[in-house]
Order: sequence, then C-alpha cells, then structure tokens
Amino acid sequence: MKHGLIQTYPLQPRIEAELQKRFRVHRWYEISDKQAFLQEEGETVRAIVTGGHLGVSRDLADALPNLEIVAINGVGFDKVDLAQARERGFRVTNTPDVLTEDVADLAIGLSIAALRQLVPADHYVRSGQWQKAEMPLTSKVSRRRFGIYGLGRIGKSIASRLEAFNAEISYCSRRKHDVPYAYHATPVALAESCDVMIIAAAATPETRHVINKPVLEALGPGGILVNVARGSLVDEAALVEILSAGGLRGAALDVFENEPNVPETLLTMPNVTLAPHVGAATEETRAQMGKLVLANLDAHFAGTDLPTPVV
Ligand code: 8YV
Repeated sequence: MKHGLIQTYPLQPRIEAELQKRFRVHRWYEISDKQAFLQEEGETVRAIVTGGHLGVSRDLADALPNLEIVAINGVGFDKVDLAQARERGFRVTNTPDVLTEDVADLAIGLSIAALRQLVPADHYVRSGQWQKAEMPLTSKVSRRRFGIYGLGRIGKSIASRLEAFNAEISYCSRRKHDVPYAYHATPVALAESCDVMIIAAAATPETRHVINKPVLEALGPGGILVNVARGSLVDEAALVEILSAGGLRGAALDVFENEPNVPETLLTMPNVTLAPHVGAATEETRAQMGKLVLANLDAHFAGTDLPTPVV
C-alpha cells in the first residue's frame, strides 16, 4: 500500500503525477476539515512536500506520528522547525543550487526595474502620458555602487552578474570571502557604501530584522533596497516609515514579512517595485526543483543517501 503524503501547495502537473505514482497524495490546501483529516489519516502520512515560503508548522508535524521526511521545494528551510525534526527523527531536505540562477537573475531584474523605473515607464506609455511629455530621467545601472547582504550561492551569483555591469561591488556576510569585492563587517557599513543594497542572506533567528531603521537610514535618500531573500530580514514597518518620509529613494521587493499580504502603503508608492515571491518561479527551475524533491523522497524510502539533506 502506498504511503500517505501531504502536498501543501500546487506543483507542476508532471511533478504531481510523479508524486501520485509513489504516494497517496493529500492536497492540504484542498482539505476543508483538516482536523478530521488528521484524525482519520494522520497516521498514514509518512512524507510532506512543501514550499520554502510555506514550510511545515510544529502543530502539523506533531499531528503526524509516522512522519519520516519533509521535502522542501525551495532552498529556504526557515519555516521548518529543525529542532523538532531532530527531536522527532524525521528528515528534512531542500532544493539548493537548481534555483540560484533564477533568484540572482530576479535580483538584477528588480535592480534595473528600480533604477530605470520600468514599471512606471510601462504605465507612462499605457496611460497616454507620453503623448504629452517625455518621461522624467531615471538612473544609470552600470558602474553603480551595489552592496550585497549575504554572499552565499545566490549572493555570489548576483555579484558575478553585476561584474558585467562594471559595478562597484561590496558585501556583508558572516565571514570574509576570497572574492574581489569590498567586505563590510556590518549591515550599516554596507549600507553606507552603496546605492543599491541587495538582500540575499538566509532567514535565521540572527538575521530577523537585520535590515532595520539604522541600516535603512544609512542607505539613505539616494538608496534603493532590493530583497530576494525573505521578508523577515527587513523591519517592514521601518521600511514603510522611511519610504513614506522620503528617507529612501526606493525599493524592489519579491518577499514580505506576512505573505501574501503587503502593507497597503507600499501598494501606492510609484518608487516601489513589487513582485509576488517569484524568485524561483520559472517553468524550468520548478521542474528541476521538483525532480530534486522526488530524488530526495525516492532516496529516503529506498534507504539510500539523500541528495540534499538539511536534517
Ligand atoms: C520557492 C523560496 O521557490 O526557495 C525558497 O526558499 O522561498 C522560493 O524560492 C518557493 O518557496 C516555492 O517553493
């Protein structure tokens, strides 16, 4: 008999089809009476597939006594309680590397959109304003000062892309790296050194609200904040406050503290570019991520080494 598997959000059809070949799949997001489901089926569930943005709550994992593996379809594992996984003995896997290019590409795209005001430019044409006057000048991207907060796989991929723009690249990370970019030991020092600050670090208890009011003030009225990491790294209330006061030139955000909810004020600001957490949301990359999820599940239930274990 097939093991039970909870799928917490929709995946590509071909990935879902592969899961259904292997498991009795329960689409968590379609179950109306979740408590009844857990009472009736909870014991049969051996695996969960979830998104990096969704994770798995402690309560859900606790309601699954025979849970063996949580396969995250994403690189971030901040929304899975790793201590619980260790206590309970269930495995946790993620999908690093296969999504690095997409997230780095989006960071560059959001930076260009913010500096060259691409979203307002589109509206400028569609609204007929161009019939009346030229659009106001925007800002050069090439040779700009960029600061990257977090120089892991994604941060380094962003930096290598920025080299093609002849950018002045600095970074702040847990440690210095052997790279040709200026190192800053604190987020404030990084913010003071750049015009565009790109957040690419992992969400951890230590990085929660690491981009706070002092950092945003250091980035200053000429600065732009780009976030392709997690909303939790930014004190969103402080960001809204400083943007509203004109203390920051702009922002380009793919992630938010309380997704999919975005502060109303941000929705009205022309100098803020918004995206719905689409860093790795391409057909090609999600297919690669799904294959890695399947490979981890197959390895676990075959008793072989997991390709990309977290716990
Ligand atoms: C995922 C993410 O693509 O990788 C992560 O941690 O947040 C996204 O890039 C998203 O969670 C869908 O699985």
